[in-house]
Amino acid sequence: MTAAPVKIDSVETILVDVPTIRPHRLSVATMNCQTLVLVRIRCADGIVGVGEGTTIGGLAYGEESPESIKINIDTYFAPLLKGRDVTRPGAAMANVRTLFQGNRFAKSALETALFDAHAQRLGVPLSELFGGRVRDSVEVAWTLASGDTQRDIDEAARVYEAKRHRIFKLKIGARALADDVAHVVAIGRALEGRGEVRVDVNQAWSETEAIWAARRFADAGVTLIEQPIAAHNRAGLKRLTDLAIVPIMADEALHGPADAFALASERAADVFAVKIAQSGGLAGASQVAAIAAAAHLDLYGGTMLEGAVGTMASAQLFSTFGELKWGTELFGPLLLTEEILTEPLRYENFALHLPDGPGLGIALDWDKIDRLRRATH
Ligand code: MUC
Ligand code: MG
Repeated sequence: MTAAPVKIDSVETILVDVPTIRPHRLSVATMNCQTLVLVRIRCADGIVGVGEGTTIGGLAYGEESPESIKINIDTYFAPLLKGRDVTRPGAAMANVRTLFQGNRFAKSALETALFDAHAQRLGVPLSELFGGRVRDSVEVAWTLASGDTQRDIDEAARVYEAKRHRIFKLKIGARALADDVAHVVAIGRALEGRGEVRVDVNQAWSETEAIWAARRFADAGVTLIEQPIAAHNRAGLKRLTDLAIVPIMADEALHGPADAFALASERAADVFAVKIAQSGGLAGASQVAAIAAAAHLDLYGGTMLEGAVGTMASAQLFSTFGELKWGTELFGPLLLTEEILTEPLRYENFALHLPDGPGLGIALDWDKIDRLRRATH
């Protein structure tokens, strides 16, 4: 029996500017604030679905900015979806994908809100829409990106002692190459026997720089190098992977299932950083994971430093992956100074624990969000 149709009453976008707990330095931007892009879909039966389409550093990281995501949803996506049957999220998203090019982050935010509403209506956690959970919690890495070696070491020691994180991803690529290597080696030495060290270069290096650094990282015990070279240089990524000095992870090179297929066919990476926003939504991210599994590639659950909504949407999906060898980096809410949930996400024992409630299983503090939201006209 199919469910009776329920109309979408409204699709609203909200920008929320939240300061970070410290400057977060990437090779492409230094963040002092994160702009959360929230989507709220109200359904005729009273159910409210939420989604998030947050990116990093305005336009510095991807082709969509918080402002473009908002205006494109408001101008194009919302009028199309208003009045549509919300009990068929797959059909609604197929329509959206046929009519609108690109805009992966906007599509991801909308699809999350539609799936959240759908799962709430069915009375099940969102993870059930993707086959159900394989695990009830996901390991969460922490990113060290203060820009200062000693500060990073102190921060790592603090979160390790608190049993919050034992995997550390170091953001590098902004300094001179030799300084970056010295920074990574110093942190690796300080954390020896306690934390695992990985690096994310965010495309900053040439291929020869990457080879030079990888050799030194191998000696220093670094376990993974993420996107060392330009996203479009797939042949170069494959050559680095073939050298097998340190495992290579594709991040910016991976914009959904088509890239996943190309990278997997060429075996141009050892690990995929799966991100719901970069994949154009939860369904696309689940296809990326399926391609990785079929090609015997490892998976890592990535983030665009989303707040609680995008983080929990990602966790719901990642909990269904058969294999999640490299864990996740779903720490976004911990980098922010403001809590937007009535009850914070549960980070304990080095992991994020999934709630059992229907949909995303979280409750937003709308009064707080209303106070924090950016005034837009
Ligand atoms: C990225 O490139 O992986 C993830 C953690 C972090 O600090 O930045 C993001 C984006
Ligand atoms: Mg990355």
